[in-house]
Amino acid sequence: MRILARFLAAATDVSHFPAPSLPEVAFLGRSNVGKSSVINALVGTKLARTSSTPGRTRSINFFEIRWPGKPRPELIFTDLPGYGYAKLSREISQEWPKFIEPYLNERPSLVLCIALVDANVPAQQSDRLLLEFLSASGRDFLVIATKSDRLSGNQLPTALRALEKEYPTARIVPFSAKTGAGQEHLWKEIRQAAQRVPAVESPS
Ligand SMILES: Nc1nc2c(ncn2[C@@H]2O[C@H](COP(=O)(O)OP(=O)(O)OP(=O)(O)O)[C@@H](O)[C@H]2O)c(=O)[nH]1
Ligand SMILES: [Mg+2]
Repeated sequence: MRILARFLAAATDVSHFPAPSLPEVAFLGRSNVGKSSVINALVGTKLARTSSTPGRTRSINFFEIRWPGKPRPELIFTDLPGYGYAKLSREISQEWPKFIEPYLNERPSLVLCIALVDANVPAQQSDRLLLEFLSASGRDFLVIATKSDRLSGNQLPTALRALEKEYPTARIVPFSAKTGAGQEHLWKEIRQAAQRVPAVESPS
């Protein structure tokens, strides 16, 4: 199935956010964890810019998602700047209160937050803080354990068990942007979230 996706807007300030309308799904996580790659894997094109250098995505990028055969887009994906990378952390932490936190706290159309963690590394303090933030926000969220292709044999189940222990209340989905593992599971979660009507007035 070919999904039709298009770049809508880049925001580094609340005033740049497009008017909320469609249900939105946000991708969050540390710099370089693979947020933009997950979006590209889901839509099957190089929609979001990826890089091996942390800090590639510096704005909240909004993408419209349309299913084939449907006349209008039905969903928006938002690719967020990463956090927690030492060199960037000061810069990014200055950005959080400016536009990222207001986005996560106040965006009425945000129906699901997808928090990416690297399946290959133990839980980091910055990951814990994000998960705590999301729990406290009351937003529906799930955890993606990404880059699962780098783990072999029983390494992946072991890593997943460690994450379950770390985040006992979270739904955890193993994923690889490289092999496509976990894509169906993730799409199912996203479709379910998209059924939720955003808390915004529909345009008259
Ligand atoms: N092996 C493997 N590499 C991956 C996977 N996902 C992403 N990568 C690599 O990880 C690096 C970072 O990917 P991005 O998608 O740019 O990460 P990001 O989280 O958007 O990074 P920032 O925008 O800098 O915060 C790139 O070199 C990707 O090729 C994966 O599932 N498996
Ligand atoms: Mg990125």
